[in-house]
Amino acid sequence: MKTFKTMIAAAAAVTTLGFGPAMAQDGYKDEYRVSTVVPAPFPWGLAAEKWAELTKERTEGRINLKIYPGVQLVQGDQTREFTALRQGVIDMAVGSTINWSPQINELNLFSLPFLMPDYAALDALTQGPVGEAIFDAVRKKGAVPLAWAENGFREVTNSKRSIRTPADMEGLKLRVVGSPIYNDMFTALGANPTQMSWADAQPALTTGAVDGQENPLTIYSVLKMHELGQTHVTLWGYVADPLIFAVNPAVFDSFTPEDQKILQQAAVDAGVYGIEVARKGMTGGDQSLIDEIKGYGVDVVTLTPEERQQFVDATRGVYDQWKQKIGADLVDQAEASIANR
Ligand code: X2X
Repeated sequence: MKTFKTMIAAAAAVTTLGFGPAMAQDGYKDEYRVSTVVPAPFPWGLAAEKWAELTKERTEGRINLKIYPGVQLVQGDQTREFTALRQGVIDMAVGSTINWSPQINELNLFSLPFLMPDYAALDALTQGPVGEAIFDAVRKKGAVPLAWAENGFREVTNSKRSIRTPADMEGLKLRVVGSPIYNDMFTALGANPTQMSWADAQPALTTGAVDGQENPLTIYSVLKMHELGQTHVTLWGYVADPLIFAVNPAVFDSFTPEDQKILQQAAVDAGVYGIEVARKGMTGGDQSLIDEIKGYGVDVVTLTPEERQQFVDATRGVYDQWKQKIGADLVDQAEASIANR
């Protein structure tokens, strides 16, 4: 029988030779853990999968990304994802600006109500000096940001009635995401917001524990939310959440400069693809996703400019208050970028 000591020695030898399960021969890990909230076929999951595919192909298998959806590496608590990334509990992530905003205050910018009137405004932020400033903030907080993708403009849905003005929201119990700005906005609108993780949101919608929620239409359609009783949709586009591809700094530093470049370019390319699928059927001449949802018999409300203005007015106080919290200079810069788009 082998002694305990020889078994340890044998195991150590295997590891040193590079045949152990944790390390590949070149000192890279066999697998890098990438966190997301939702998997494919949501655009978010598709973007992450594309990143993995392009990285593997272009590094000839040196870097293998494995996607862990459902934020399972942080027990489903998406507001802890950034901390886990910074600490190296997870290696990489494709994360929402909403979910990381408890740690990176500047990311609340994208949650300012009615800041971005259209996709061009969103692009003017992520692709301009504001995007650079945001990436600096991410770096300062301890992760290496590589590129942008998109969850999308968030539309409000519910099981009770059409929402055309803030008065229609009175008393509706709405599930909101984990940044306090969402509580502030929906309270200002007269609704009854309740903050919960995405993992908890799905059963809450199914059982009717909440009346409604807000998320991009791609999330609505992949999940078939009309079958969960969410038969009223209002296209108000009040906020949008871009996604950020990011890497733990020690992991990033462990790669050769050549592989760092490949990983970043793969993220940029996966981001372009992810943004394309996130907007499919909702932009320009192609309204097919909206038509598909209407085809299920769902009441889809498009606001008149006057109706929309009522929401803008009702949330203006929240905007002003959060502008100060986020940093008035950054918000001024964002407003200017949007005005000049
Ligand atoms: O929890 C949500 O609503 C989701 C899936 O959109 C985010 O992670 C921000």
